[in-house]
Amino acid sequence: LSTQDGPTASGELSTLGFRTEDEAALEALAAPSLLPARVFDERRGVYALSTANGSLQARVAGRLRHRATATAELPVIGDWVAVEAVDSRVGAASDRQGMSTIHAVLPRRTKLARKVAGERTDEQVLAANVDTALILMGLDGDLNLRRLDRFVAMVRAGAVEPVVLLTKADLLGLDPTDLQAFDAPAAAAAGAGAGSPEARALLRVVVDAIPGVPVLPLTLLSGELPGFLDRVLQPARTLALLGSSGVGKSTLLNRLMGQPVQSISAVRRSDGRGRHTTTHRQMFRLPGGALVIDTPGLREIQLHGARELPDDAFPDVAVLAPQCRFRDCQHDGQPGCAVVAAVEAGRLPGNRLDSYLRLQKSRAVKARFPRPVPGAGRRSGSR
Ligand SMILES: Nc1nc2c(ncn2[C@@H]2O[C@H](COP(=O)(O)OP(=O)(O)OP(=O)(O)O)[C@@H](O)[C@H]2O)c(=O)[nH]1
Ligand SMILES: [Mg+2]
Ligand SMILES: [Zn+2]
Repeated sequence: LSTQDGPTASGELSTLGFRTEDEAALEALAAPSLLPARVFDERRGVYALSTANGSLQARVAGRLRHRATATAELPVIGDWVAVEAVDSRVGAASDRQGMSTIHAVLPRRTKLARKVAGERTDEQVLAANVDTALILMGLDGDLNLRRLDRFVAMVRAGAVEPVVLLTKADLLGLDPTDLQAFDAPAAAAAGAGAGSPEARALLRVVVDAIPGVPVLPLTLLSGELPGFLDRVLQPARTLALLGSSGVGKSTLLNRLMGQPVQSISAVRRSDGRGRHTTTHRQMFRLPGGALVIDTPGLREIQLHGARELPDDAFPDVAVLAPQCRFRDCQHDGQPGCAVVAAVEAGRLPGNRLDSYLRLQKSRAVKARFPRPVPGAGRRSGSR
């Protein structure tokens, strides 16, 4: 490995997302032997890095590890780091079997981070230097406006631009022609487009819940991806895929890569939830030059059912309800029920209505048998 930063080398660095501020930060370290490298992967303390001259395997220097006062100071996927490179081609002749050493993490331009509750509240950085977060929610039953709002807040807090992708639009009976009409955030915001009135109303509710955020319904299994995606998937831009397990993050990544690089698996039929197929974060370089981070489903950001408002958790049911014959329709066999009609017409997944009814029943039980007043005879273990 040459430490010389020729024109090709720095050109290569910028395709990895290296910016002038990163260069300035590296120079400020005043350590000319250290090379800039980007973190693509990490497994049990071994980092896969990309440099101007190719890839390296590295560990964090003991000094950096011991000085870190929080795990947030250690490298994460997407970070730019300063590395003392060992040429892996030298092999056994070099010390520590070609393992390079990370000496510093350059300041993060942006980050995706969440608070982790522990003995003290700490921050877990999921990814660094991300330009756009694609927040995926499935229209098969994963859609929850409060959780969506939390995702958007988390993304914006790290100075990352949010874009919402509503996957599995095929399950709402939206076909590719319907979807084309939403292929611009402005059109979606205006509620334009074909599709059933219910589907339009649902999209409208989502758009209104997160003002200013582009919302794109799409089907990942067939047809074209929305052209809007090309705008955020520019060369050298970094994107991260966020969302619960089973929403289609890895399916989208495989489509963008043009080949299966990540495994995917079907959601459980019993409850429509994913199986946590992807288990660790990893960055990929698309043929078109954008950098995309696939992540495991974020179950921790999910809310507990009991705290959810039914309209937030079931916007798809809520938009249908005004069309029911009775204003107090329970969608549980009452005549003239628009929700049941939508299920029968294939415009609302049946398991969606089932989980709605389950939530309603558990609420009814709680309303009849309220919890004791906090503090009065509280037992340990109750939440
Ligand atoms: N009908 C339909 N199914 C989809 C769509 N997108 C993804 N799926 C299916 O959803 C299932 C889960 O997809 P994955 O890509 O593994 O989901 P993931 O978000 O990566 O899940 P984790 O890795 O567990 O976080 C697979 O069976 C996909 O085929 C879609 O647009 N429509
Ligand atoms: Mg996955
Ligand atoms: Zn009804």
